[in-house]
Amino acid sequence: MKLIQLCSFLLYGLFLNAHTTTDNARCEEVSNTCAVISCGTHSHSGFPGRDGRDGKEGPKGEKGDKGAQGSRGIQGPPGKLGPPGVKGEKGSVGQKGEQGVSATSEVDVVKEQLNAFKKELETFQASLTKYKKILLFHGGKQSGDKVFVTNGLEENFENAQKTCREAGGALATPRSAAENIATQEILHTKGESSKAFLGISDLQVEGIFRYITGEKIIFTNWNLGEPNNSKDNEDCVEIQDNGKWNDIPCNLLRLVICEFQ
Ligand code: MFB
Ligand code: CA
Repeated sequence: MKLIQLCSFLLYGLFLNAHTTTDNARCEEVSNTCAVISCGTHSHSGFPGRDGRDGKEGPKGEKGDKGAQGSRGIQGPPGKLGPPGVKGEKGSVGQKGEQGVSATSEVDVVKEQLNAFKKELETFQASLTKYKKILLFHGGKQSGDKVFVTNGLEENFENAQKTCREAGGALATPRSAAENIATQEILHTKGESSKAFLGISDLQVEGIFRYITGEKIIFTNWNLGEPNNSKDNEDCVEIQDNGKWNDIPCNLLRLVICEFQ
């Protein structure tokens, strides 16, 4: 009987094993749903199932303990300028400077320069006096610092200005009754009908007469009813042999009288 029992036991073990394998295979198939499967007449615990899906996020955890000190940060930007420091100690005595120019010698230098300028001025004034005498010799008329003289030619306003400028003077521009008389006297030397341009016009702004230097006029000697801007074309000014002024067209020809000062 022993041998039969042993064979039966072995056969039963083989049967159980086969069942278990089959069970296992079957169980394997459905093992996603739970841990213990009861399959047929045999019930036993199955193998652990796979992990389930992550659960929902749980509530925030409690604050953790203080962490360890972090590593040293990078250098920050330079700080604001601090307050001025305390005044330093007095420095040591510097090297001795070069010998200065004595005040006396500086004054002497300035005196010498002044004397040189004076001599130059005297020479200039002597020359000016000489030239004025020459102008007067040539029929010029003096009033104050000015000498008025003519070259005896007639030109239009623009050319008359150019002629006087190139001679080192300017177109006659009486700024007072005395200067007007000196200019008129020149005309008298050239005959009664003679008329000359003055360095005055309202070319810039109609009706506002100014000197050719741009300054406003400070003296006038208009003829009665002048300036009348006849035919809307009279922007320049002539002086007549009676010393009176009249506005005329700038393109007319008039005697050139220049002033030198
Ligand atoms: C005008 C004068 C004008 C001309 C004209 C012949 O006077 O204003 O400039 O000279 O005469 C009446
Ligand atoms: Ca006129």
